[in-house]
Amino acid sequence: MHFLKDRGFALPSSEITPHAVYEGRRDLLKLLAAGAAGAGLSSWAARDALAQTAPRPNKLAALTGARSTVAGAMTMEKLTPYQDVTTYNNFYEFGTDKADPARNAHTLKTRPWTVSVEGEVKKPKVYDIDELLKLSAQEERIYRMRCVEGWSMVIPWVGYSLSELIKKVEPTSKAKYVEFVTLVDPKTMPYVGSRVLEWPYVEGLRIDEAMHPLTLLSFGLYGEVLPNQNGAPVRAVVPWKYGFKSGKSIVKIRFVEKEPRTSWVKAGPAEYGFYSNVNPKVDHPRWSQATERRIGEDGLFQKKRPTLMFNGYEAQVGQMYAGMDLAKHF
Ligand SMILES: Nc1nc2c(c(=O)[nH]1)N[C@H]1C(S)=C(S)[C@@H](COP(=O)(O)O)O[C@H]1N2
Ligand SMILES: [Mo]
Repeated sequence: MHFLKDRGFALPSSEITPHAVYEGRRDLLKLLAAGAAGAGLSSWAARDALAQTAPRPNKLAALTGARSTVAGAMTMEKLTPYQDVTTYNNFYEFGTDKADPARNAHTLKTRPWTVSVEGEVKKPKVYDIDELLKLSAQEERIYRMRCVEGWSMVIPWVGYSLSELIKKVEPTSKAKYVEFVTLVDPKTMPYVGSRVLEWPYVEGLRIDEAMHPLTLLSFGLYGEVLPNQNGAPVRAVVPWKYGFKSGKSIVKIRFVEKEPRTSWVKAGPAEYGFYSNVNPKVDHPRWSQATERRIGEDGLFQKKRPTLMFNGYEAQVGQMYAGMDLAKHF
C-alpha cells in the first residue's frame, strides 16, 4: 500500500482558490489550539496531527471549523496521514483500483453544483452548494472509518450534522427513510458505463439514523475542502456503518416511505445489507469482519486490530437497534 505514496498526482488547479489557499500548518495549529484549550485535549495529539500534515505540495481551499461538541465525534487515535486518506479510495465512478480515484477524479466539476432535497418534506428545496455550505456552522470531527473490505482510517472531517438540513426541510410523517443519490456523469466519470454497479450510486438511511447527530454532511477534511476523490463537493459520513453507506458527491437527498434499494444491496443482497452497521460478530459471506488493518500505520506483517461493535460508537447509536436481530438485519 505504501507504494501509493510515491506516485505523484496533481490536484486540479481549478479547485484551488488562490486568495483562499491557506498555510495548512498554521491553520491546523490554530484549529487544534482552539480545540485543545476548549476540550482539554492533550498536546501530544495536536503535535502528532501537526507532524502528519507537514507541508505538502498541493493545497485546497480552507474549510475550517470549531471542534465538534457532538458526543463521540472525536477520537484520540492517530490520524491517518493526508496522503493515505486521499490516495487510497473507493469511488467506483472513477475506477475500482484504490489508486484510481486520485488519478482520475480531477475531471469532476464541483461548481456549479446543486443538491435537491425532495420527497416527503414540507419544504423541498434545490440548494446551491455554496448555500448548503453555510446552512449551519462547520465543525471538525475526527471519525473512525471502517470499510467493508477490512481496512480502516481515522479522518478529520469538516461539516455539520445532516439533522441540521433535515430540520430545515420539515419531513412529513411518511418520511421513514432518506435516500442519497450521487452524481452520474459519463463525461467526467469514466466508469459509470461499466456494470460493476448500477448507477447512480444510491445509498440510504432510516430517518432516525439520518437524524442522529453523528451523521455528518461533509464538505471537507484536514481543514480543506474535500478533494474530488473523497467525494467533493459534499458527501455523507456515517461513522458506525461500513464506508459504502457514506455516499460521495451527492446531488439528491430524497425522503421516502419505503426502504431505498441501494446500489450495493442490488449488486449483492446476500453480501451487503441495508443496515451495514459495523459488526465484528457478523461476517461477510466471503470473509471475517472481526479485525481490520489501519491504513498508513501498518506493514503487511503488523497485527490487525480488533473491529469494534458499531465501529466503537455503540454508546451513541446502539439504542437505535435495540431488539433488532443484527444477524438478520445486517
Ligand atoms: N458515489 C460513491 N460513493 C462512495 C463510493 C463509491 O464508489 N461511489 N464508495 C464507498 C466506499 S466502499 C467507501 S469505503 C467510502 C470511501 O471513502 P473515502 O475514499 O473518502 O475513504 O466511500 C463510499 N462512497
Ligand atoms: Mo468501502
